[in-house]
Amino acid sequence: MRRVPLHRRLRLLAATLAAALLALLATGTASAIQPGGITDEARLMNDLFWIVTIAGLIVFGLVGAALVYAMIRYRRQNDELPPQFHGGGKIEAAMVGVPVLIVIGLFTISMIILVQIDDKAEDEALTIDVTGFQFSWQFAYNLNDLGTNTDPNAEGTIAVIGTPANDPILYMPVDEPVEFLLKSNDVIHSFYVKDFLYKLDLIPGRVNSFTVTARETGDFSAQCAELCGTNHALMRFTVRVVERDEFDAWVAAEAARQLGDGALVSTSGTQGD
Ligand SMILES: [Cu+2]
Repeated sequence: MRRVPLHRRLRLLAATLAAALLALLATGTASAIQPGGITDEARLMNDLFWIVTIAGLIVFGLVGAALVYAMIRYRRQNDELPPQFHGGGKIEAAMVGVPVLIVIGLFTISMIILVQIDDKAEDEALTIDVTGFQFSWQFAYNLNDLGTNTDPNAEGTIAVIGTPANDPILYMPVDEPVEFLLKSNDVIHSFYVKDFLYKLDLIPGRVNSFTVTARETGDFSAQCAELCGTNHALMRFTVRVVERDEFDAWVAAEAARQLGDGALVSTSGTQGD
């Protein structure tokens, strides 16, 4: 069999690698490679994503370089069999030791970040009760559990209840921790807000919770991420992150509308519209 000259083989290899890299860049726009996220927790996840990705790229580069070096340096020169020997203590120790150290390092960093992400909210944080049902959502706010502007004398609950035809809006304030308590009375749903980089199931008979601190205001689309029946696809909702003032005004307006005037004794004089 005719041997393909080395330089042609190398050129083929380089072309293949370049094509693979181009394909990667073409399919992955910046946002697809870097998921983003608007909460402190999402930013931690982003950091973890980049640490693992860069560590992987470094390993890929080193292994690839060693492979290419060995292919060139030790390619067949003639038909003589090269010297045969067994064992190579240092190399074998490095081949076992280095990956073990990398795995321990990545595991430790992941655990530290995961624990930070799963940090529970302080008791005084705003709590939102989320109930998933076939096929929409209810978001309930207890008037004496509103976070920084809680009025201890306030009583009652206001709720936003969506329908499959009318997506509900979940209001939350920016720059403060918000705790979500997730419940379901029928089947398993999943609370998924893409810009939180977070998804958590709502399971009948138990309460799942998580806490986020949003750092950007705006509307963020969200949806149920667990196939829960025929109209699962209609279980969309919007997370509306607003400034505290605007949040308080919304609460005051909803309290007046749902519970009548005077339900909210004093939320720093904010008024609804
Ligand atoms: Cu669902």
